[in-house]
Order: sequence, then structure tokens, then C-alpha cells
Amino acid sequence: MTSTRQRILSGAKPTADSLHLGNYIGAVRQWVDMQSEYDPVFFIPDLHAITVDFDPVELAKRTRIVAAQYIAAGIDPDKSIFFVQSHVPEHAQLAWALNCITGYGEAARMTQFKDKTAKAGSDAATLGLFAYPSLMAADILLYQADLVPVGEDQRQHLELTRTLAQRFNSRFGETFKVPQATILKSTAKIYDLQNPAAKMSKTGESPNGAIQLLEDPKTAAKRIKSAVTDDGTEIRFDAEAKPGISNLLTIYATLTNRTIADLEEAYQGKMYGHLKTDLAELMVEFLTPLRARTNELMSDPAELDRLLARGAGRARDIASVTLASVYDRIGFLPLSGGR
Ligand code: ATP
Ligand code: LTN
Repeated sequence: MTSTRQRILSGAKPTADSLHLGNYIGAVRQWVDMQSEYDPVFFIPDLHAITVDFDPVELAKRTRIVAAQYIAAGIDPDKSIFFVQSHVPEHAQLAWALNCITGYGEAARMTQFKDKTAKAGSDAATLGLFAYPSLMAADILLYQADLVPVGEDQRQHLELTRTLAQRFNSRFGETFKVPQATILKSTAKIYDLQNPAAKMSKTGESPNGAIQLLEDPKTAAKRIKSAVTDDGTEIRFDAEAKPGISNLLTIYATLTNRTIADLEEAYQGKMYGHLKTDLAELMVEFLTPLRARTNELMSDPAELDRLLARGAGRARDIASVTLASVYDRIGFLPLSGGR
């Protein structure tokens, strides 16, 4: 039976030793919430992770950690197709075909490529980094995804994905669903605890600026308590005038499913310190089971690998159908008969 639910697809790269709170609130948690309503495909883009400098031992370790963290955070491998990109060879295969209908200038205009090349220097930037967007297009188009929930920084890549789908369809016949560029409105952006003007990220300046989902919850609590706050004393959401307190309120509201207005009312007349103490406690309550579950999953890598292999099998069932149709339309000779 084919599902009538819309298909959503997304992924986060295995480029750190732990997801941080920004990844959780801005991405993984939303994916978890969407699992039941949509037909979900989530994956770990390890092919994308090697487009910048990487270490093989670290990559393998990080891929398992991210997988365990997704599951611990609530991605249910029974509800979602959940897999590692390199386990499904169709991604690289379709990416090649898409490379051949992507203009050189078109790829060179991608701001992520320009930014990363400017940072690394053009000799350090690889062909893989240049082809990052067509591989991302392949990730999406293979599964005929309707919606792709991503952050604002990925908007241009999604636009290119749509362009490539339309170009292929008009040149070779209707093959791909053209996905919607879905930048989730509700995607809360979480800011650095020490510098609320910058987003919380893997590469923030101060280690106290980010909360790692796998760190000691007591350390995380300390980071909340030492978060930079603003002038004044009133606990009120005002991203312009009170970026520090507003960030803490966003985190608090997400972790408790309460509204900001409700929190503002509850903290009327109280001090910043009260809010921080309560949020620090909440953080411990939130991180402790998440960390335990992640470590439990990590302690049985064979089971984790089995779940990922099952996901890859389900992914290939879909991806291979799309790729076969693409190859046929391109005019590649079918492989028939014996060897
Ligand atoms: P980072 O900035 O930490 O390197 P990233 O955005 O470069 O992360 P991914 O690891 O692929 O790369 O991000 C996974 C998801 O997490 C993306 O959808 C991204 O939009 C989201 N995300 C990352 N940081 C934040 C944040 N501070 N607030 C909200 N969402 C975030
Ligand atoms: N580029 C994305 C990760 C990513 C992705 C995808 C997201 C790779 N392929 C396909 C959605 C759909 C990032 O850096 N967050």
C-alpha cells in the first residue's frame, strides 16, 4: 500500500563528537515531532562529511554517535527510514548523473562553496566540496521527497535541487517530484550562551557557549548558570534588547513544551538567577536520560549497525527504483542476462 502522507527527508552531518543543543532544538526534535504525521526519511550524510578535512577513525566513531543520538532523541527506526548515506550507493550514482546536468557556473555560485573555499583556500577546496549541492539534490530526489526541513543556510541548495529536478524532468521526461523548499517557520534558532549574537555551533569560540548532548549534565548546568545575560532585571522575551534571556527562554520553552508567555508570567518579579537555576535543573533532567540511552546504544554497536543496515535496506528499495528510471531515461543500456 502506498502512503498518502507527505514524505519528509533530512539529515545532519557526522562532523562532531556530539550533537549540540542547537542541533537538537533546531532539527532533531522537530523531526521527531513530524515522524507520525509524515512519511519520514532521515539519514546521516557521511559522504558530505568528507567534502571537508576529516579523520577516518573519527568519522566512523562520529557516524555511530550521531546515529545513537538520533535514536536516543526519539527517531524511531520503526517509524522512520533511518540510515547512513554511504550504505546506499544510489546516492553517489544519482549525484554523478546530476553533476552532468549542473552548470559549472551554477555550482560556483553556491554561497556555502564560496564561503568554505574562501576559508580553506582554493587548493584545499576539493571537487567533492564543489559537487556538494548535486549530491544533496540526489539525496532528496532519490526518495521523491515532498518536504525538506532544513535551516536557512540550506535554502540555496534546495533551490538548486528544484532547478535540477525540473531540468531533468523537462529534458528526459517526468521522473522526479519537485520538492518544496521548506524552511520550517518554527525552527527555533538557539544562540551561543556566551555570545548571544552568534548561533550555537560546533565551532563556537568559547566551550561554554554550547551544550553538548553527551556531556556531563553537571557541566551543562554550569554552562547555563554562567550564560551571558543582559542589562536590567526583567525576565521578558525581547530578541533585540535581551538576546541572552530570550535565548534561555526559548530553550526553557522547548524543553518543557510551555509557551514563552506562560514563562514570562511565571517569572514575573523574579531575578535572572531564578530562571537560570531552574533551567540548569531542567537541563540535568533532560540530558541525564538522553545521555544514558545514547551510551546504552553505543555499548552495543552490533545492534546499532543492525538497525542502520535495516534502514539502508528500506532506503535502497525506494532509491533503486528511482535510479533505474533515471538510468533508463538517460539512455544507459540495461544490464541483462548472465555474466
Ligand atoms: P554547526 O553550525 O553546529 O556546524 P550545521 O548547521 O553546520 O551545524 P549540521 O550538523 O548538518 O550542520 O546541522 C544539523 C541541523 O542542525 C541543521 O538543520 C541546522 O539548521 C541545525 N542547527 C545547527 N545549529 C543550530 C542552532 N544553533 N539553532 C538551531 N538549529 C541549528
Ligand atoms: N547540507 C545539510 C545536510 C544534508 C541534507 C541533505 C539536509 C545533506 N544532504 C539532504 C537535507 C536533505 C546541512 O549541512 N545541514
